Amino acid sequence: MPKDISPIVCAIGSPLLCLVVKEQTIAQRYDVKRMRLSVFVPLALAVAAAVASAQQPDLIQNPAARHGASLDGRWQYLMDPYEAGYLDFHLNPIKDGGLGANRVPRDKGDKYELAFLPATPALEVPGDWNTQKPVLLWYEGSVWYRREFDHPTAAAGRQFLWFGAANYQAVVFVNGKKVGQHEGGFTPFQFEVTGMLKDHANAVIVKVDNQRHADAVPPAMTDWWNYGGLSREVRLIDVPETFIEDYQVQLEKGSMDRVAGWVRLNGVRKRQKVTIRIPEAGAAFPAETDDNGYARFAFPAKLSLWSPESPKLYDVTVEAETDRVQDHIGFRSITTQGTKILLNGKPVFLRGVAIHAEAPFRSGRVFSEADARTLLGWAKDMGCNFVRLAHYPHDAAMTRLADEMGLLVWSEIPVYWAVQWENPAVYAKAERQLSEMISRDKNRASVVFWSMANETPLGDARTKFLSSLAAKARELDGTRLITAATLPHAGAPNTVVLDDPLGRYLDVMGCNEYIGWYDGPPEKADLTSFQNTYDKPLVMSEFGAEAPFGSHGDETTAWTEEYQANVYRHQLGMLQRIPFLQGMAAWILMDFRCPRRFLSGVQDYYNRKGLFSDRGEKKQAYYVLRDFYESKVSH
Ligand code: GCB
Repeated sequence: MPKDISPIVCAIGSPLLCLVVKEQTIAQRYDVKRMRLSVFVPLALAVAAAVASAQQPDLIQNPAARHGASLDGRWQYLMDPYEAGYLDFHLNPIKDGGLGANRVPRDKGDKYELAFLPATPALEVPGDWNTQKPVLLWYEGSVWYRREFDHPTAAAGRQFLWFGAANYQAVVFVNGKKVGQHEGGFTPFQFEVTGMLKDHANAVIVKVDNQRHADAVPPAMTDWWNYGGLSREVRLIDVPETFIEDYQVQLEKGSMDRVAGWVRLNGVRKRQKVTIRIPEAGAAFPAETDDNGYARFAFPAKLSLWSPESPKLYDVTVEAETDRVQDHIGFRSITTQGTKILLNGKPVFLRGVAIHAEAPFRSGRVFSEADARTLLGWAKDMGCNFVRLAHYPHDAAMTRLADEMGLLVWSEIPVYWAVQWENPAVYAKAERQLSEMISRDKNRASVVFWSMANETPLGDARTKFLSSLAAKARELDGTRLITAATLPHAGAPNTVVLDDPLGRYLDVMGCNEYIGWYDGPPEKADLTSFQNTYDKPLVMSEFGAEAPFGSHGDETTAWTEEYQANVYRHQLGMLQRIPFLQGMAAWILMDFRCPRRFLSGVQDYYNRKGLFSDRGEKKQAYYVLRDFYESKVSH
């Protein structure tokens, strides 16, 4: 790192990070803590690792392909801003679980208050609560959900209650008993409920709490709406006594004709014969699970490789003696060579756009295939072969559809801005979310990047935290590339240097820069060049400017479509001159709700950097980027 004073090129409007920070200032700031850190961090991470390994996700792979019942639909709900359904008046947990106990008044004299009476109103699940009732738009706190379902006890085998996601903390009760809790708003979780169900009128009660906390992942300050609730689908899954819990079926790292992976059984009959079949490719590979129910496999197969131009998916079945699951899987290889990214052995340039899980037209969190189809369709029409799913794992419909439609995906966890790097419990939360993200999407050909973090401030504790996450990601899935969206910093005049120490641990450098918006006028881009300390590819993971649709002026007037389009023109000129640039993700496909974007009549609590408005209107910058991507394809 150059030792001269080097201002950080600032990318965001956060008071925490948007100060023009001198490198020395950062070093000083962290030096103060270094003594304390050097003793604390190794210990902290060791503790965190121990906690995390005990919490390896044992999620059921491919829940959509399992027997069971959807629990989507109308759930009764009660807002509980004081947590009075959970804590007594001295803040002690209510012994029987409070509202979770599912009590009903016994007789007309019963004065018990913690109950869902028939008149209790309902919310749709899946769905954030904010956009369903005006009173909930800005609400941050607990909401209790309840629904009933029947389940024939005749069903043999085991039952799991599975949630696609609940933002942010969920406590789950079944028939009055607490079955577990989960923290993290964007990844799936499940609880076994075998033996707890009745034929009729089973009650599931879930307390979902979306309060923001400094020690959460993401932390309290983000740049998106804190949509709360049972935001993704809920299912009851029926599986046999011993079932195929999880599997990975992908090409062996670096190979284009060898399938490799593993299967894990859960249940008493751990030792079984299993077969992995890809009928269309004439492949059927037998394996045997060990005493832990685990089998690895690797076999040759002649396959048409998956790519954005030809998103070929194969039916794949994993068969054990007691269970069978079918999936739809694409096979492709993704590697790097020096500063190149190779898809199926050939250099690929990523023509991308970032996407928030903000629903087009109706606002709210994306949860359906229809939402996903609209957003990904817009990206595809713009000439993209790549999407950055910011800033947290999106609904499974997005990655499934990206597989089908042929879009490469960057998937990330909400380790965003100022996380508590020194707190082992926070590390454990981040690692847990990373594991759940990888667990869910490890068979999606579209997913080529696991991203560890976004715009985090430099410092030893942060680099240790993030490099530990990178190591964990490699351990869980060695087949994909590891990246992170880092902050650039200015070196010599007009030079941006990519020298984040985290770069050592990444396969591909991500970088967010806002030249022309937070950082100087659009023309600054014409003079700026980039230096890379690492012999690694760069993906410009963000750039952009803000303009509400329909706001017009000349190209020097901020907050107009003309200004935004002008930023894009200068940016694209600059980006083309970066020799090690292998892709970009413009910020962002569509305007999204955001409580920290106040400007009245302009932002109105929306971040307006979208190429589309939230109503699907195309801004001028859309056409600039589309033309650029078209020209990239034709050359
Ligand atoms: C960033 C952040 C992103 C913000 C964006 C902006 O650098 O990564 O989450 O929304 O800038 O619009 O400022």
